[in-house]
Amino acid sequence: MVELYHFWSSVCSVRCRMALEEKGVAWTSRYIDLFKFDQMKPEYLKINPGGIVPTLVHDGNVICESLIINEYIDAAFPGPKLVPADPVKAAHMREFNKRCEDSFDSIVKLTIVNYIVPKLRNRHSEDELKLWASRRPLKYYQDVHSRAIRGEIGDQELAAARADLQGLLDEFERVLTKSGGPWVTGDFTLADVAVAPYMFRLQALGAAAFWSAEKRPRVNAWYQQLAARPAFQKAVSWPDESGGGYEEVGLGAAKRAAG
Ligand SMILES: N[C@@H](CCC(=O)N[C@@H](CS)C(=O)NCC(=O)O)C(=O)O
Repeated sequence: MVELYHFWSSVCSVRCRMALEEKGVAWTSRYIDLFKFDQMKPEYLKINPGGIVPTLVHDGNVICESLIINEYIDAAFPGPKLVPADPVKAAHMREFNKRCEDSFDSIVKLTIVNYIVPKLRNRHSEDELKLWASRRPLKYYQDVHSRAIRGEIGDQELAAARADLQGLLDEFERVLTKSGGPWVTGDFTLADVAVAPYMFRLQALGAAAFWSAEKRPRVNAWYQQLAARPAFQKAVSWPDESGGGYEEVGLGAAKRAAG
């Protein structure tokens, strides 16, 4: 049995839903609502002590970390190979995965300020938010949530996050030029899966102009092909099970673009 503990909009959850769909793996949803703080329930902390999603459980074996989960999914199940057989291409795939991981903090900051904290404020009091921020098992999330709630992640830091992500997109354009496309290493791999949810999130945040045809034509062509993949469409269409979606806080370009 394959179970995925996940949340509808979490970029790391989208990654794993996408890999499962690309491989054609039948899986059971275990929904963790981050806006209800399900990720900090004792039963979930037993399988993911960091209190983060996603977590994959396959026949009782627990696997954490989205990029590692995806390598596991590729190795453990039949279906199209998402890690190249060629060791050079596999190394390039992992280099790009690492580059995506290096920019995770920038995605988190833009997301927390523009989407997560505004949505949390619709559901909880300020005191509750502070309490739950301090209860997060990982110091990284304690800090980033506490700072966001106090309004300490300001314009300068958000501009730095956007600049960092534009740096990632420059690297993306460079590797697509080098591989000749259409995907990061030529054929579709876990590197494309790694970056796909960032792009979807940036689109939801209104930053799709970062990869306009004029600015980054190869990334632009990549995104158009990505948007046509059924696995991507399915992965990003998981409903917000407690309602509101991105639209609740005035976002949602991504959802509209996905149809
Ligand atoms: N490196 C981890 C990061 C996982 C992560 O941080 N997930 C976020 C959602 S994308 C989360 O669960 N956040 C919990 C919180 O904000 O309390 C991975 O790739 O799986």
